[in-house]
Order: sequence, then structure tokens, then C-alpha cells
Amino acid sequence: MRNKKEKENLLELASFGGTQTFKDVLHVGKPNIGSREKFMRRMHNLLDRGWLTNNGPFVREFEAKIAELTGVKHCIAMCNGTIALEIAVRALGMSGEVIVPSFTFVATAHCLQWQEITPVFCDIEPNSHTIDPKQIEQLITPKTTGIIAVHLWGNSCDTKALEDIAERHNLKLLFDASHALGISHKGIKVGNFGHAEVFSFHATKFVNCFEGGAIVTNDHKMAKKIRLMKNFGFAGLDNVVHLGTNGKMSEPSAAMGLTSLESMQDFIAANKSNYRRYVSGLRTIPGCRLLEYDEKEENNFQYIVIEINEEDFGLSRDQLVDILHAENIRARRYFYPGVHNMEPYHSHFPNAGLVLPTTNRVVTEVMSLPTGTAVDDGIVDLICQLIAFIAENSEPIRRKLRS
Ligand code: T4K
Repeated sequence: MRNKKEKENLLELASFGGTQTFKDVLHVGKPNIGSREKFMRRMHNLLDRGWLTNNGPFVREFEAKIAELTGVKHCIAMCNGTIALEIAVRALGMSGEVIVPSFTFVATAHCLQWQEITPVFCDIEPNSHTIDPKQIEQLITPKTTGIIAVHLWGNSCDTKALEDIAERHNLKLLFDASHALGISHKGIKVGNFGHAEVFSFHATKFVNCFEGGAIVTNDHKMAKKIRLMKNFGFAGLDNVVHLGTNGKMSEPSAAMGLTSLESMQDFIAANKSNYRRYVSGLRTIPGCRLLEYDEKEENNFQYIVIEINEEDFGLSRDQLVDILHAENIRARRYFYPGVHNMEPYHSHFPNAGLVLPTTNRVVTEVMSLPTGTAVDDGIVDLICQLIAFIAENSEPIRRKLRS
């Protein structure tokens, strides 16, 4: 996988004709697989059973496991996180305007706009990259019906402040917890906050169902409604009692999810070990700040996120990303350029960026580095040494890039 040697001079960088640090591309988001044997056994099982989807036994077992893990009363599994968000928004009766961060995966806004609800973009806190509750109230208008907050990177939001605002203004509060399975906030498991929370089990998430998602809620009535909505509104054979869509999770997805959950603690241990190694490997590099997890809480450590301050580092985030890509390290500029700069939002709200100073900075500075079970100490060390080498030689690199 790797070409062992550290770089010693500039011309050894792949950008300038040197050998790539890694022979194979190292992805952010390479899936954790878990036990192939157990997964294949489940696949044989479901094929023998001839029950492939529609609330099958694996889906029911997966829902029960997620409910148990999060301590939430109801879990409704879905085909993916985006449909789960759309259904949650609808089940909560959101309409008009809903306040969301712009610094998130685009699905957090699309789930609203898709239903002709206007996302109103709010800025984030610089340390956690989660929505800044202090900025919310100035965005509330008579049309506002809700807030979607995102536990970005597995950093929990300030749930208390958000719940207070929602209660005071009679707003629905939904958490996009796509990154936050298994994390806690002040000792309470994510899943228990707001009116509902949504998980994603996409292949790139540390626990995956190939494609998958879930809504969790402690509200019995809401859970019942969501169950109808994700299955065309069917309350029984021939009995449609509600408007609905097809949000069902399939049995193969649930089989993967169950297998993935069985290895969840191993995945977290691998992520944590990589995270700690990145912390110590990057600590002394000027202009390179790694977002640290609050280790008093439970974390899944699934994202390694750094901010590159161009002035102190000597090169921009984008220059560093290009150099790493040349070395076969496919670092990602999540979530560049910010949802407010993506279509259709940029055309609808060309001035949205005026109230998003932190978002505007962060989208130019943030990048994610590879982690997960595909990454080990040796790989992390090589990546850290490479970034340190680039920082130390930023001036000649900058000159060479210019020429
Ligand atoms: N809300 C938030 C906050 C989210 O982050 C997401 C999803 C959602 C909502 C919506 O949930 P879902 O509807 O997706 O369940 C990826 C994922 O597609 C997306 O699920 C995720 N967030 C987002 C953060 O990352 P991309 O555009 O980066 O995907 P892609 O295909 O470039 O994959 C990322 C990297 O992983 C690549 O470098 C290649 C590698 N990879 C990917 C896949 C699919 C593999 O090695 N193997 C694979 O099978 O969005």
C-alpha cells in the first residue's frame, strides 16, 4: 500500500515528479466491512427465507438494536438518511421557513427545499462547527416553523440552548445526527434530543447499511405516523390511511447494518487510535488545527478534521489538498463551498453569506483526512510527517507551485 520512505527534499513530492507516498488511493470514507462470514450467513438466511424487504426480520432486529443502543423508544429504519430527513420534516409538520446551518452536507437543506420549505441559513460555532444558537433568534420570522441542527463530525450541538429556543418560539426541533451514532451529550445519548433525530448509515459512515438511515424519537404518536409515511401510508393490506412514500430499508441493508453494529466497538477503537495519533502527529504544525473531540463524552471519532490557516501554515487549504491528492491521499474539502453557495440556494439567496462569517472562513480552511479500519498507525504517521514536511517547506513549495 505504501512507499515507506519519508520525503527529504522538495523534488520527492509527487506534485513535482517524485514517487507517490501511497501506491493505492487512500480514501476518506472507505467503508468498514465487519465480519464477512456473518454478513454472508445473513444473506443466505434472507435468500432462503425469501423475505427481501417490507419490514422483514432483519430490519426489525436492526431497529431494536438502534433503539437499545441510543436508549430511544422508537427507531424507524429507512432506505437512506436523506429520505429519513424528508419524512421527519413532513411528519413534524414543518413548513414555510426552517433554520439550518449552511456548513453541512447538502441533504440537510435539500430535505426542506425538496418539499418547498425555505431553508434559512445560520452561522456555526467556530470550535464545534455546529449551529450557533446565539445567531438563531434574529433569523426567526412569522413563517419560521422549525430548526434542523446538525451534530457535525459527531460533535454534539448545544442541545439545551436549542431546545429552549424551540420551546420559546413554538418551533419543531429536528437533529440531523447523520454523523453522530453512539455519541453522547452531557451523558445523554444522541437520539434523545429535540422532537426527533435522524441517522445515516451510508457506506461511508462508520456503521453502514450500504445505504440506510433511521429516524429515532421518543414520541409514540410521531413514530406511528412515520411508520405509515415510509410505507405509502399502509396501515394493513389494502388499507391506506395516510399520504406516504417508499422509505423502507431492505433486508440486505439491514443484514449489513446488523453485521456492522456487531463490530461497532472495534470500529470506534480503530478511529480513536487513529485520532490520538493524528493529534500527536499534527500538534506542533503551525497553522494546522485539528478539531478535538470532547473525551468526557462518548464519541465515535469517525472524522479527522483539520483547519489550515494559510498565513501560519504557509500554503492554502486548497494547495495542501492538491499536494496530498498527488500523493494518493484523497483528503476531502467537506463541506465546501457551504450550502448557501450551492444551487439552487445561491440563486435564491445571493446575500445569505452576509450573516455567515464563520461558515465563510471555515469552508476555505477545513479538510478531512482518512481514518477508519483501513488506516493504521503507520499510515497516520506518514500522513502527519508529510503534512509537517509540507509546512516546513511551504515557502519554496509556494514558489515552485507559482513557477
Ligand atoms: N446529513 C449529513 C450531515 C450527511 O453527512 C449526510 C450524508 C446526509 C445528511 C445524508 O445521508 P445519506 O442520504 O447519504 O444516508 C458522502 C456520502 O455519500 C454521504 O452519505 C455523506 N453524508 C457525505 C458526508 O459523504 P460524498 O459526496 O463524499 O461521497 P463519495 O462517493 O465521494 O464518497 C466519499 C469517499 O468514500 C470517496 O473518497 C470514496 C470513498 N468510498 C465511497 C463509497 C460510496 C469508498 O471507498 N467506498 C464506497 O462504497 O458523500
